[in-house]
Amino acid sequence: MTLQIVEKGPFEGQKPGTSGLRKKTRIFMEPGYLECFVQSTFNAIGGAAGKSFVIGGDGRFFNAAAIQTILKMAAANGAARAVVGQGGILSTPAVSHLIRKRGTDGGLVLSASHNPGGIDEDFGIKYNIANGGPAPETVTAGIHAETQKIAAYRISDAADVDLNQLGSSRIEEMTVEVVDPVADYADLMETLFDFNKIRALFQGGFTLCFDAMHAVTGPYATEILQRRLGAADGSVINAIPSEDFGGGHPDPNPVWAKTLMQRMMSDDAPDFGAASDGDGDRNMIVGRHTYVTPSDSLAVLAANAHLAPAYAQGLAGIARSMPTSTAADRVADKLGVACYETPTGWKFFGNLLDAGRATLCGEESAGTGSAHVREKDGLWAVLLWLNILAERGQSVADIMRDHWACYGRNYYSRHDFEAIPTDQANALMQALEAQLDRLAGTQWSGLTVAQADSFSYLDPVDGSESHNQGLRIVFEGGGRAVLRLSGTGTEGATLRVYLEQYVDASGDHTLATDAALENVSSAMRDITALQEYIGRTEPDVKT
Ligand code: VG1
Ligand code: CO
Repeated sequence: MTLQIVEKGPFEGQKPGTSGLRKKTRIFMEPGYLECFVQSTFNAIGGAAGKSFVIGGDGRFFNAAAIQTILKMAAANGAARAVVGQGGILSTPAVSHLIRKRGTDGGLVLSASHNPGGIDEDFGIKYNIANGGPAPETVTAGIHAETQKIAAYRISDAADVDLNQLGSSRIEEMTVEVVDPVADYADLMETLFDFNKIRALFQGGFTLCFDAMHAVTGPYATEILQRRLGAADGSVINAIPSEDFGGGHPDPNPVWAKTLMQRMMSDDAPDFGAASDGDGDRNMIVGRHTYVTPSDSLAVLAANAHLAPAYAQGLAGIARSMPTSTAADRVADKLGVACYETPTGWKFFGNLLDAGRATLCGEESAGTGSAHVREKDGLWAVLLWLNILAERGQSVADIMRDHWACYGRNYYSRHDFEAIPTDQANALMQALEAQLDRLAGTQWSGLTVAQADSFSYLDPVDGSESHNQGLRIVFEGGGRAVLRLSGTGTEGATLRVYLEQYVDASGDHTLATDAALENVSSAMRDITALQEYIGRTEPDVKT
């Protein structure tokens, strides 16, 4: 075995977005592309010498090949140890847990999450730090700076490691340990929730359908829900991870998880349904005939978390991303705990969790999690829901009705406009930004603008600032429209428009979402001149 220094790079555009670097798979497969990004990551963290890393991915096309390359590069950079999931499989929350449990210096996750997989689809890589969470902006900025000046990478010419074989082997001086991807994570879940109570729920005839969307959570959900908790065989569907996620988008929303939605709305629907995304960090919750918006799910979990053993002592605080509805804020208020509003992306929750300021965090994109790891965690959310359902003995629909009757309802929807030419999307955002100062007091579709701004975040723990994190227009009477450009897409620009209308506890909670949001939506269209800038007003996906 010899160490090689290969002259290559730099490559254009290796700038991590909301959650790591995402590009078309074929771009990642270009000679030296992945290698230069990985070497830049090692360079940015002061080298890999003597360090240990957890490495795994969501099983999409190119996952295994990328892991072999990263292992040989880590070895050539002097790393001491790599912990890899068997078959190259590890969900994002499982990586986070392993980093923390093993005390490694960090981890590399191969995933483009909810983006489709395959040679003509998407691939991605992200770096997690020693607390188990996504690298914060200071680190990703450092990685990007290195990608712009890289001229060579280091790699060993060792043979591939057998990723299917559990146990230890070596590449150069580095130990490679192939571990069961599920066991540690499943054990962690048992420490958080009342498994006996949930088991009793299933024994009493409670039915469940969990759609793993041909992605990474299949093996985790099968082990935990079916084997350890006794849900009926077949409760987990699409349970085998496939390289192209069965040709779909592993995005847990009513559009992409259509089969599950149809089942949950049918006459013989199970009591509870859920889906998870490509890398297992997100969740969609749906009760019998009842879709729960992710923002509401966060609020319900926060209001009821004390029913699960891990949170019996209460919550230190709640954190949500800015576009997420304010439903969780009302719960925090009632509990008398702090509520933090962060930019989009899980990396902004890490400091709050580390500092013990927040216990539960969530995003409107179906990401919820807690201080048990430093990533959002799809199955964790499903288990917390099950624990709550087991304790309360009510249906999901009843729990939602009770919640709204107590806190009021935040009607909410996200509209995505995909693959817009980048210049059009930028022009729209710039024009809106330019008029923000003048919007307060103006009237649109019967609504008066109370406040409009570009969201900035001051991290209360380390004092770092993040600007340009989305444009928000707040209306009098509890309406809000937020616009931002996605940082995870790989084609053109994706405009995300987040619409919200609050109706208080005594108001009507039975409206159709589109109807409840009609005024906010039409005001947003007029203020932004949507049609004029992007040539349409109907989104590709509504969630
Ligand atoms: C999207 C979501 C965001 C989430 C991010 C990564 O980002 O909106 O809430 O944190 O994906 O999630 P964007 O920039 O496209 O809006 V995942 O599950 O892709 O790791
Ligand atoms: Co994900």
